[in-house]
Amino acid sequence: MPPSFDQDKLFSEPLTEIGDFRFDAAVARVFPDMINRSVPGYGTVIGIAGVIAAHYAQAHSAIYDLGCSLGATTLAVRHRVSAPGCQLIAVDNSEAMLQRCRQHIEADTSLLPVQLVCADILDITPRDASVVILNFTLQFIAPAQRAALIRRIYHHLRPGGALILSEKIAFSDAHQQQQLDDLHIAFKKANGYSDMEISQKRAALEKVLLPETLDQHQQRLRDAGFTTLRQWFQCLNFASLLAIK
Ligand code: GEK
Repeated sequence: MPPSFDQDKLFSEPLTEIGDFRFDAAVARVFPDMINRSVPGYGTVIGIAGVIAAHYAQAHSAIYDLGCSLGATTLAVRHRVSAPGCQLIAVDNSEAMLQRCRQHIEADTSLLPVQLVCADILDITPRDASVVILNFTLQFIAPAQRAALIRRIYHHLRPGGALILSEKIAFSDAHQQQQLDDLHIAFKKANGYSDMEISQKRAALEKVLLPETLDQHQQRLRDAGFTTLRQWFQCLNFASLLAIK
């Protein structure tokens, strides 16, 4: 049986001090509820990431899910990939998240081998990869370190291999930024979060989750060497790209 999870009430009481957001045991316990109520289109992105990964997976290659959290993307990929001899490597630097991820993987019966690695994705070498997935993870990496990570992924991807990148995005136009921020807040309210929960979580994430514009992401991918870029999804201020080597 996969582990059960609680409803996200982490920011529902007034906090005297709001520390930086951390992926600790309390977050791990509510994570499926939290991400589904906070990221518009999350379920669709996970499902389609599995389809895209299966399309680009090459025989006897590695597939990396970087920032795997509880393994939602890992499992979507595991259920789709049919290329022979593939191995999935799911990486996260939160032991609390990975512990629950392990329980989800163990409760799953499909046969594709999955290796769970507790590490900083900045220290990972995605050797012999045909697919690398960064689903809502790059946004937590310090901006100055993002280019080197994308370059390393490009370097280790096999020719024809794919990078799947999903992110919260920013907008260079102030009016558009305000409009999409307001709509994101409306989405969270529609999912039952109070104004206080939304503003306290926003304060906790302020220095931790740093979105960039689609142009910045696309330029960085091109600079790393990717020539084929496709935007395959956007829902409000969240978007997904596919980059092919
Ligand atoms: C999903 N992809 O469900 N190294 C390793 N892991 C990291 C690092 C790092 N430097 N920084 C953050 N993380 C998942 C959702 S959540 C997105 C990804 C969100 C991990 C962090 O511990 C967390 O599990 C994950 O990246 C980000 O499809 O919460 O908005």
